[in-house]
Amino acid sequence: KSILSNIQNASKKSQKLLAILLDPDKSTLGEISSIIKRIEKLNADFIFVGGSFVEDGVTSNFVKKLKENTEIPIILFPGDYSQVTNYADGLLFLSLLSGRNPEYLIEQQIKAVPFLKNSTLEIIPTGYILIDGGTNSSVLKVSKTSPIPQNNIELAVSTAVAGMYKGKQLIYLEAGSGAKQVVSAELISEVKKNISIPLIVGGGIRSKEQLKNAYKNGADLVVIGTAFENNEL
Ligand code: 1GP
Repeated sequence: KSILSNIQNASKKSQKLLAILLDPDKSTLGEISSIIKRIEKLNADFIFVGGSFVEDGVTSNFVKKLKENTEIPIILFPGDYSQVTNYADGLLFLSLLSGRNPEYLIEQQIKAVPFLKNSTLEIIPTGYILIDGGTNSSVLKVSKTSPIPQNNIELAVSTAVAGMYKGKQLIYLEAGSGAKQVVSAELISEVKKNISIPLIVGGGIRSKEQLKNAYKNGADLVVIGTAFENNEL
């Protein structure tokens, strides 16, 4: 059980971490070894696996194959409890704190328990906060919730701090996959100043410049999906 403590230690030392997000729906098993080569070349610290619309059983085969090809820790970032598989190393146990849909605050979590009770996954309590990224992202569509506007810094900060008080170990600021606007510099830095747990940032990050800015403003771990898929990094 070392994923969370590795993130916490890196955060204390201001070492910046990178996760590549893979959607099992968007790549075939045959592509995995070349995908892994690209991920290793980028020196990514983690592979996140998840998607909003993945069919049953697909994630588990996908993660099994990833594990056969790499030592990089694999962390589930599930859109749905059916995507939980024991082949991974860890699980972001997400609560969508920016939303008011009980399905993503507690129902999905309860549904996952019968499986998790018998699993060896490292379960990492994570407060998941959607920020308006200028697109109707799939998280918004699936969760039927509204994101926090980029200019409502106070609400974003209070949501993150409430998550920390509730015992979340990580806060995840999400602009949505393929976001037009990344989480703003000011929003990242204000949230970071007000929490004492590591901060994950993702959504719409497409260039080295944007990656550097997210780190500079206080992200401990940055997640990149679309830009990796499109081979833009
Ligand atoms: C991770 O959902 C994001 O937080 C990934 O976003 O696909 O835009 O990189 P991108």
